[in-house]
Amino acid sequence: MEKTLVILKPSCLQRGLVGEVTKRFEQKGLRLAGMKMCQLTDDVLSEHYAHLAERPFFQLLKDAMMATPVIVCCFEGVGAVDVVRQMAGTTNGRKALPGTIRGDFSMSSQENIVHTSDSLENAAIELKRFFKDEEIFDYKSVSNAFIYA
Ligand code: YYY
Ligand code: MG
Repeated sequence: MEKTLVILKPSCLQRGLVGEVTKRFEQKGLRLAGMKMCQLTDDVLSEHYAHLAERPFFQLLKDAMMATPVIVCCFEGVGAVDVVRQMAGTTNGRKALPGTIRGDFSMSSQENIVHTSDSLENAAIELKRFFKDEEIFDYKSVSNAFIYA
């Protein structure tokens, strides 16, 4: 089993898509292991988006992520990092395939509804960034026998 981070961005909250997006991950068979609303800060976003620090949109991106609170989620499943990333679709919502979250709900690179971790290694780092250990719950999913062969 892998655990991965999803952030429901301000665009997700403002567009009223929290239930819709969460529903997709639940219906896929991923187990919700953690979820909380929080207000992100410039400091934590500078760390989270450090790979984009030299890009011209860096401050705009951070401002957009601070526009409202966000909801941080931990989803767990076999191959969860790649499964969740595929369900999100490519960064630019105009290019993301229909059927993906961004493909169905976004027309923008910046206002693209969700953040998803891009590797197992980064998922572990990002989950530590946004959750305390006791905020991730390892309860048993009783439906696993009907999700995985
Ligand atoms: O992982 P993903 O979110 O698909 O893309 P990243 O390249 O990690 O960029 C993070 C974040 O930065 C993206 O979700 C929106 C913003 N961004 C942007 O506003 N404009 C771009 N051209 C590229 C990324
Ligand atoms: Mg990324």
